[in-house]
Amino acid sequence: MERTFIALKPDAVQRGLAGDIISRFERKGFKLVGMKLMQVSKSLAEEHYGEHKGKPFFGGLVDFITSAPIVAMVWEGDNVVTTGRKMMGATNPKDSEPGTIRGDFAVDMGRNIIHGSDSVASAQREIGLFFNDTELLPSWCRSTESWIYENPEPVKTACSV
Ligand code: D4T
Repeated sequence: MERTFIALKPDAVQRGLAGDIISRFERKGFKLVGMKLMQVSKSLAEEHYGEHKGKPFFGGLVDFITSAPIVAMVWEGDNVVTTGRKMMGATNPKDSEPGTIRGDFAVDMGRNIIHGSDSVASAQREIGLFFNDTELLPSWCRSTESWIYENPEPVKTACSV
């Protein structure tokens, strides 16, 4: 099943929005397979945002993401990378539609509260940067699986409790 890396940035944690945002992913039907509150180091921030190195906003972005704790998460589900990005809304909250996470909770590009992988390849890279294997669950049994998927994967419906 597809996985994506989602980070609630320091502004989301500071503003007490973590629960609301996590709840949106839960209510959608996606499955949480890893989560931790963490302080991002400068080297991890620079690696994560490596594609932006040299751009005018790079320094501010690294300072911001390392300024206070984030909530790092891995979510699993059918098409979760693309759907997760739609749920987040456009990068610049000025362009984010109401109803999206950024559209509802953010106003400024440099304080856009959430990060989500933009492709399956990026998700794999980012999950590897932020989590080690022992911090991620393989495929835990969720009793609601058949109420979310018409044809759930067999392993996930094999709940023995
Ligand atoms: P992230 O990576 O935070 O999920 O954002 P996006 O994937 O939606 O967008 P991005 O990589 O283009 O930008 C990363 C991060 O940098 C901030 N940013 C971006 C900024 O402060 N000024 C800018 O001009 C741009 C393009 C916002 C998100």
